[in-house]
Amino acid sequence: MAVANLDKARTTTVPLFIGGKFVESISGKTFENFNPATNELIAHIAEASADDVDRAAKAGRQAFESGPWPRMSAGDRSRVLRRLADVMESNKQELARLESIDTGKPVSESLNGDVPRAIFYFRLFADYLTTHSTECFPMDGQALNYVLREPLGVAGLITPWNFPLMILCSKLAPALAAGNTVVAKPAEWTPMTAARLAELIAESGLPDGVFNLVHGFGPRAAGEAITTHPEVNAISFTGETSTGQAIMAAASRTLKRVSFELGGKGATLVFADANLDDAVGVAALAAFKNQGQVCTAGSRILVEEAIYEEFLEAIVAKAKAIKVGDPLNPETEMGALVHAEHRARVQTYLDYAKSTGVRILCGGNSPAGAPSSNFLEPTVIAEPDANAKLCQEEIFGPLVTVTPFKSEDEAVAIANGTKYGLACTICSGNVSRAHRVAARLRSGTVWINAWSIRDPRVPFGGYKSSGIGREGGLHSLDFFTEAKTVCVKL
Ligand code: TXE
Repeated sequence: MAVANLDKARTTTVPLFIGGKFVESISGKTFENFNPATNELIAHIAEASADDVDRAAKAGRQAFESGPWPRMSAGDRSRVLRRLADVMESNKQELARLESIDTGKPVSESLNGDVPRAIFYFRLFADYLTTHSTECFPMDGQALNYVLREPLGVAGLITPWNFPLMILCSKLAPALAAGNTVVAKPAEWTPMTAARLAELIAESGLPDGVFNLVHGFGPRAAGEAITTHPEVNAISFTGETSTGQAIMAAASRTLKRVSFELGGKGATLVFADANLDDAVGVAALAAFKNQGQVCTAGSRILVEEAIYEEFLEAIVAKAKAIKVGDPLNPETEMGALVHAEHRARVQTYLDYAKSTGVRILCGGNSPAGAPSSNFLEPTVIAEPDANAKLCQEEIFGPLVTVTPFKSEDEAVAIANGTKYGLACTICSGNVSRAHRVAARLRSGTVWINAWSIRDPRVPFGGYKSSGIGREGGLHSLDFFTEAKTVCVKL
């Protein structure tokens, strides 16, 4: 297998997967993919153009119109999804290693977080297929209404680089369970696990043309071609807010259904009544997990004035204790940022911070002895101005600001005071306050004394510029199906 064998991947091309076949791009063009921890070449990737997307969308359409997948019984579809989950399970170690090499994230996280979660999505939606029923409304003996849930057609899945396999599978599993066919495009910086997934899918008995994978870029390239292709019925996208805006405009021409999970600038609100040790642990996790490259990250910490200096001291100690290093070392807690270009982008915020004279309490540099300059120490910045650029823009790195507040009202106002509304965390020992504040936050998810735990059946998405719609469990199945009402007169 080309992707499983990385030595081979370096000298051959990682192909596209279209109509059940591994193929090169029509143009023959490829692009290079690098390991961010070392800046070494991982593989040459076939670069899809609009012509390749056209092939993929047509293969998806054909499989949808005349292939067995949408017509299969729910039980049979469920069995195929379970088989895929089992095949992934038996390749779990390798998928985790590949994800870490490609993204720079610690292998302990890939192995215990990303990959098991990705596998779980197929099992979850396989379960829905055999247990879920639709609505039925009898009308006093006059008529009976019931709802049929039918697949949409060809679903376009466009995914980012921070959780490449997991986010792809969170969309792919419900799209397939609902009977759709798919054209997927992973982020250009992290194509490896999607490529390997295509190989595993080929082993699992999914009919040809049901899953099509194209690699390549976004604007004026494969990504945009998916959003404008007339055979693609829906787009599920996770990524930057401005990309969501571009996709919505492009997709409007063919009136596609869209579901967007976009950027965030989450706040962790720490009240003086919180257990300080626990709050510091939660806040550090929310700020630094996955090198801070998480849409739900708590990249702003808001701390009640009475404990501000004490909290700063504790979070700095916590940040300094994080083990930054080789992503493939099982002891590593923080790896490399995803790409040299992204590391440079985060650096512009650090340079800006330095130019404004704010207190950088720890971090701010690449750690000494790191294998490349794409690493960054966990960085804590005391920023009293909640409207400052560092507190408003999504930085997507291990850089957190800490801002004091005087009252509950002020904390809520600051937390709600960005264009985003994806996720927030409340740390408090007062149950009434925690629930009261949760209700006032304009945020798709609110954690209380925790961060990032989430049952995959709950709705996930954002307020304001953080997204459109909700995914997760039945919300995903709603998105990936047409609801047909049948009413019969009795
Ligand atoms: O996102 P993009 P990137 C944020 C984060 C990060 C920034 C840039 O702030 O620094 O976004 O990351 C494809 N038509 N998030 O560059 O550009 C693209 O090829 C169709 C938040 O990864 O949005 C990739 O597959 N497709 C986020 C995907 O969109 C297009 C996670 C995401 O790329 C396209 C990651 C176009 N016009 C980054 N332009 C989160 N919310 O989790 C790009 N793409």
